[in-house]
Amino acid sequence: MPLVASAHVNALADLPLLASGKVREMYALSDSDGAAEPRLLMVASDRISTYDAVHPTPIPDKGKVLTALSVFWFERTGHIVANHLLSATDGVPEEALGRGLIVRRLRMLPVECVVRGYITGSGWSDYQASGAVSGIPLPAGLRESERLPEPLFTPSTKADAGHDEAIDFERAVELVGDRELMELVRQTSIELYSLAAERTRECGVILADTKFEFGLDGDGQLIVGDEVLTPDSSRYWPADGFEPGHGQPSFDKQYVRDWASASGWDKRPPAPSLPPDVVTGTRARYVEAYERITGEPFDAWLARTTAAAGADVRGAA
Ligand code: Q0Z
Repeated sequence: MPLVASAHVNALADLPLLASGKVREMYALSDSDGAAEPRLLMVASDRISTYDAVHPTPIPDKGKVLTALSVFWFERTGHIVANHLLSATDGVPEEALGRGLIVRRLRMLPVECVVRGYITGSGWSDYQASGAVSGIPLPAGLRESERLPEPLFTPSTKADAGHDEAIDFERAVELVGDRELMELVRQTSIELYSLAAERTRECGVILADTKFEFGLDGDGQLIVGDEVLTPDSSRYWPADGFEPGHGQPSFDKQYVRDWASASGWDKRPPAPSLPPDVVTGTRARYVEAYERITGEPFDAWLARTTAAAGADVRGAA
């Protein structure tokens, strides 16, 4: 039996699978149907990973929540940078509705664009070892999880397997091969982070850090792609109880992490299956994140994107 039951994704298997991540798939769409340019279908599954391992138990609607959050942020950041989103409905196969997006196919830049507003994770490790992150010297005496004086751009390389490698800005310029473009990417990344962090703060959610992926379109214009400002590409913390000096709980995955730690799992693959109360509690946290950040019920997303659910919602009203 496969590790992950993925009937929805398999139903899309007549499309060429271009790339498969731990929790997402990307398909090529035919460009023989009058489309102006090459397009992709990106599909977010309900799979969840902790400690870099994917659990065999899905979190119902997780893929839809992440897709909905990406769309929310794409719609609110177009004044900062153009994005790859074409549609969450037109052209999305029925079985991927709500979790799939049609996007412009780009020439992706070979760097991951991380912005950190707080000192945590690998940034905290690097700071403790050297007093700097991504070659940027920081004030002495910062505590774990502390807010930084200003958001930092800390790029990394894209590793096919294993962990991304932190690099400094000069190395990112070398890899991209265009200093001016890389300066635009840095400025854009920081503006995107700052806009999102200010909004989530008002919702009681701290956006500790996030990762963007950019590409160029056929005209060489900079476009933000991939997923943006989702819980899988970002660290979201509850503002309630925030306290520097130690690691913070994850807004979305903390039930899974706490349960996994208490279970005695050694955090090496394979990840254990999850008990029903952890699944239910975690789904509720994803939905809560969506509703707090967007200010609308998650059902509103389902109604806009999934015809049957929309009919259900209207029928129940
Ligand atoms: C995204 C990734 C995923 C596995 C490449 N608009 C684009 N054009 C070309 N390539 C990409 C994009 Cl977003 C692109 N990834 C990340 C996504 C599954 C890997 F759904 N890699």
